[in-house]
Amino acid sequence: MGEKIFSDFRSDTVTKPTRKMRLAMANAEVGDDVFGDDPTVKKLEELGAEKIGKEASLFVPSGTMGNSIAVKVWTKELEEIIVEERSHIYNMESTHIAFISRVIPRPLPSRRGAMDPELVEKAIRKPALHIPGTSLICIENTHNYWGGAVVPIDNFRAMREIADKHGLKIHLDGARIFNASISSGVPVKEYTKYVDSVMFCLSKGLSAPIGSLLAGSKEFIEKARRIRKLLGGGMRQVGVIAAAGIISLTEMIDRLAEDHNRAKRLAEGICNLPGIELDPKDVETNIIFLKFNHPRISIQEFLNKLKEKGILALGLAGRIRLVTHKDINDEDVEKTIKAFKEILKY
Ligand code: TLP
Repeated sequence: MGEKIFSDFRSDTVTKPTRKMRLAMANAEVGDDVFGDDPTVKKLEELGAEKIGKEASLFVPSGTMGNSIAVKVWTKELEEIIVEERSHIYNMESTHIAFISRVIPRPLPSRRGAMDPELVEKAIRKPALHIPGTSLICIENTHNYWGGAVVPIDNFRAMREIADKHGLKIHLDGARIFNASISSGVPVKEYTKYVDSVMFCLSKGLSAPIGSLLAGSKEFIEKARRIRKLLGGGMRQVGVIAAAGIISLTEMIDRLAEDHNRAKRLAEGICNLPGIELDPKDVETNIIFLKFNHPRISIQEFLNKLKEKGILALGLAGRIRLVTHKDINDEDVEKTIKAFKEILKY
């Protein structure tokens, strides 16, 4: 499986499948999933629905496709959807909101990912000659560009009340919902009971090589299956991949706490260095999103120097992101703290 050259903090998407996953993949029972014949996919979808607290789930190739399908199912063209202004669905998914669903996003500010219920309610519009009607609210938890922040459960409750009052649906981009649950101690089903659909990724901290699940009612998943086919996401003997996802859900959730502890340790080790703006209290899960503002070193120069020392981090939106995951151990963390000190303290 190759020698590790870099401590790779760019994303938790870089996690390699475990040995057990590879064996399960090699031995997976498969069939044509477009005909509904793949027993491993069925098992994953049932397990996923059970774990996330919804009637049914659908295996999709990516989180982006899961979110795209959800928006498409819940909206009609010319409508408007409420999104958080730094959300992934709004900023990083190649405009599928406009391109596939033909609706417009209404981005709202938030406190670390939690939109103000009053602002949300004020933003809701009834359709009229000049005006699109609002049909959907999207929440992201944990919130990637708020540095893996956990959106509080009270905020979910508040959003549900508003959605019910105005007849709207709620979709949760729960790419890292298990990180949120492990960090807050709030059961995943507690978050998802307030939303109509949820997408969660197996391919991030849960270490599967590919894939996400989209979950909701049976009726929602029937519609979602059709849109998945339309988008070219109907896969055939895909049990070879789903087999890894089953291990993600049965064995890889509890260990996320280790990633959170390492992110915290790393944040504490680097937060006081010149050029780094970061409060370790804000590191609630596995993502560090720090402001870098050094008088002599640009972000790119800093990233290059880290790379020379065998460390990969990501420059994103004028900040630096470091993500911990299964393939980052204590040694990687200590090595990185040392490298930050060496580069910044001269
Ligand atoms: N995020 C990726 C990149 O796109 C930045 C990452 O490395 O963090 N929702 C959230 C909150 C995400 O963070 C991501 C991926 C997605 C959706 C999309 O998932 P994929 O990459 O499977 O399409």
